[in-house]
Amino acid sequence: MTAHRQPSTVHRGAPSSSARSALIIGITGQDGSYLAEHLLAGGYTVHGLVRRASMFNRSRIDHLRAAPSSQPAAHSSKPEAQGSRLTLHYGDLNDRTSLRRLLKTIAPSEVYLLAGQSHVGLSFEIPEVTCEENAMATLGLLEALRDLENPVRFYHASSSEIFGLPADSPQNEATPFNPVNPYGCAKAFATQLCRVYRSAYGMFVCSGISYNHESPRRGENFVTRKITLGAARIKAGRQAVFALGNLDARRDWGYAPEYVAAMARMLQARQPGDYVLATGKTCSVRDFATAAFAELGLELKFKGKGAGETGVRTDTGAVVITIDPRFHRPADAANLTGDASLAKKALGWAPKVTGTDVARLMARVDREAIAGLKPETCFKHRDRRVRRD
Ligand code: G4F
Repeated sequence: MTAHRQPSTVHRGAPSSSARSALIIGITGQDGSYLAEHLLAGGYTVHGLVRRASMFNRSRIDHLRAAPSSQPAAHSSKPEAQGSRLTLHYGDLNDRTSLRRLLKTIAPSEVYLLAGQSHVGLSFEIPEVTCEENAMATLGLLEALRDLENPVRFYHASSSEIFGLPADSPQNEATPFNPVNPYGCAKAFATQLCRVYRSAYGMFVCSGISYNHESPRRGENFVTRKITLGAARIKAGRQAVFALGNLDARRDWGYAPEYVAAMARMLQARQPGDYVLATGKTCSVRDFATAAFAELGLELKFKGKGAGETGVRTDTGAVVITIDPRFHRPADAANLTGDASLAKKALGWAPKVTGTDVARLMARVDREAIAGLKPETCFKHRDRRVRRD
């Protein structure tokens, strides 16, 4: 099996951990925050690219920052938290000139691209933004890296969505791409482009073809977090019911902190390559919900079929899950299962936490968080006009 490497290129060994510095593009997200923790613990100097927004979105990394209240300088890329090994910089993937300048200034040994529009359902509604952020931005960054004087190791966050309706199961690095949504198309483009830059220019470029990886830091519009938060609120008596889409969808769900460790190992390896990151086990949305509710002491039974199916508490008979067609996608990737044997062999990576364990872990954390929240925080306004979240 090939990891789509460039065997003729000899790459210099990775620098020692104390000399390593990384730029994480997307540091405020689930993966970016865990990766920052992982690299800082490994002795790295870490730089994070932060997008300007009217509201701060740094809750996932506040605990890592030396001076949580300070902000990146509005008109310069001067370090924010001097003295710490974590520095945040304002920037944007679409602002190519400033990105090039930043790369030159901080001269990282590694760059991790974890940013972009990551919601598959939403990619049907904003396909152009999805392709700009996930495909064209990767191209822009590859070009910027190609022009740097000192070679930089580059990690690209690819996705199981490149396989869509796959010819093989489980899928591996050689499975042909067959995406079924704009998000998967953009990721397929970027993954192939990374292969081209690796082979054409001998660049140290890796794609992690990650299957779903979840955690208590997951955004609330992904199905896992929607379920565990919903279950915790119902358990606390703060919510009665919530709606889902395709309960039959099966996913290979893993635990995000384990996945970021694999990303770092890819860039520390002798040769670049593409690796499937997956647990190899799947469960359905229905199974995930059942496990999350069970962890909170609530037995759930599903009744009915299709749009009339409901999830019902067996203790009270109350309906706690309904089906809302707004959450169905025009096309949904099939039962995606990954074969991560290459990552095991070449990187020594083997994930331990799978599907329903992830559900239980997330439900426990959300129960504790909800117990500490004020009621109005739990009932914060949601815009019901927004579809497919
Ligand atoms: O949680 P999801 O939205 O994740 P999805 O679409 O698999 O994508 C995630 O994993 C990919 C692989 O790693 C990433 F590339 C991507 O960026 C993202 O992180 O949906 C999972 C499944 C789907 O089949 C969806 O149709 O759950 C189904 N589902 C059922 N009800 C729902 C819902 N999904 C969402 N978001 N909301 C629902 O109410």
